[in-house]
Amino acid sequence: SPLNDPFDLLDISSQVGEEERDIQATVRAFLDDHVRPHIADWFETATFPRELVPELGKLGVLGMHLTGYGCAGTSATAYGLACLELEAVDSGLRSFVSVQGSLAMYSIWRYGSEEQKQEWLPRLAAGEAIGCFGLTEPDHGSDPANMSTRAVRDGSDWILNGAKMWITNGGVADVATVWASTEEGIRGFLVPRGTPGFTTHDIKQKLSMRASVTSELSFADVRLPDSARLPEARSLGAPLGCLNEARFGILFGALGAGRDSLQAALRYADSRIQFDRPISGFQLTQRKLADMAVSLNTGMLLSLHLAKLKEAGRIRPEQISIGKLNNVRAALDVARECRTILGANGISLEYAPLRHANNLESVLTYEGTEEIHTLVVGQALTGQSAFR
Ligand code: TGC
Ligand code: FAD
Repeated sequence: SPLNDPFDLLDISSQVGEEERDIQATVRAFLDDHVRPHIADWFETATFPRELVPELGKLGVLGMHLTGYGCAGTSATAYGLACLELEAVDSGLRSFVSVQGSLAMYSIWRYGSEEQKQEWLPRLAAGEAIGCFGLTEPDHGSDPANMSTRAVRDGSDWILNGAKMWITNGGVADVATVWASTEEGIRGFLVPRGTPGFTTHDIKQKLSMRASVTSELSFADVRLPDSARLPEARSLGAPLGCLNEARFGILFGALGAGRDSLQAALRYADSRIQFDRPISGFQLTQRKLADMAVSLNTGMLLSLHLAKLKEAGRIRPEQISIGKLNNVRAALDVARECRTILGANGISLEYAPLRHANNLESVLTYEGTEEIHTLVVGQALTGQSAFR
């Protein structure tokens, strides 16, 4: 009976194609063997496992939903399910893959010149190079339209000045996609590591996403040829178009963190004895478990529906906002609730739920905060923008 699987109470997996299920199983098996055993240590020591990057390339998950240039060209569903498995281990790992594939690679794939694609995409897909995506600034997060980073023409070159903040992969990236305002509007530039005037500083003392690199990027009179500009990116719509891709992966990914938390709580509730019986037998525990299972299963239904819309080429940004809003909120609630079931043990890194919950605090904020996605849905409902 499908009810034997707490993560598939509705028998949703029967709607997923065999090839997609195979991809999901392959990613899961790789992660179980090579990543899961180390993740708590990496989180504790704030280590990003850089040596894993070429392995992820071989696994085919870097830019996996893109076509050509060494990318796997999988369906949106397969990409989502891979994100789910990555985030079931750690949101930091899924962040790496989101930024590499959906932000750095997608920006080049969608808006780059043929030369830029040839130069970067095969190496990024293979994990021989790392990319990052700089949109957020110290003083402009939710409102990137007001960005201060500026690129000014100087003959046939551009001079770039400014700073980007909270940039995933920043300190380890070989190339940064950087968004800047110009006299002609917002434009994107590819800035390779080592370009004079371009420096990075990693952000320390994070309580979330500890197994991921998050950095500040600084640009002091960085001279770039016009060939570094992404020629097809002509407004704020370009970076926001990249965000749609990453947000889609996140709405699947977050459910992975939720699933892994619930798995830990179910196991614990079954073996922990208080008042002479397993705590899984108490009604209050069962209520928590049932609510969480319902929430994750309906989140999965929503995700697969959105994947179908994406595959049909008719998903709308507002629909992605609904998915990101619902599923990240659900996963964070689940991770916190699972922590309560584990009692004091729940605060130890030996168990995953609180690590997931701490990571999900970032996921709730990045790629559009909970409030921003709420306002996107509000605008769709009322026709009125409440942003400004
Ligand atoms: P607005 O006037 O609404 O739009 C400006 C132009 O953009 C178009 N547009 C979109 N295009 C594609 N996809 C979308 N989702 C789009 N939303 C808007 C729009 O049609 C317009 O086009 P055009 O051609 O007329 O110029 O812009 P606004 O300034 O009012 O802002 C709207 C708002 C608030 C929704 C937007 O600024 C926003 O989404 N803010 C949140 C910023 C954000 O999400 N930042 C994320 C940074 S990257 C990151 O967090 C990576 S973490 C990754 C990881 O580690 O996994
Ligand atoms: P603010 O925009 O200052 O918001 C602060 C609070 O005010 C929030 O609660 C927000 O919802 C609320 N608020 C703002 N405007 C409104 C409004 N109009 N109505 C109601 N409430 C509002 N960015 C990148 O560009 N690239 C990356 O790779 C990247 N990686 C990240 C990794 C991590 C771990 C984190 C934590 C962030 C990352 N970010 C990245 C940045 C992220 O996208 C921003 O943090 C996010 O967009 C919010 O911006 P902010 O932090 O400046 O918050």
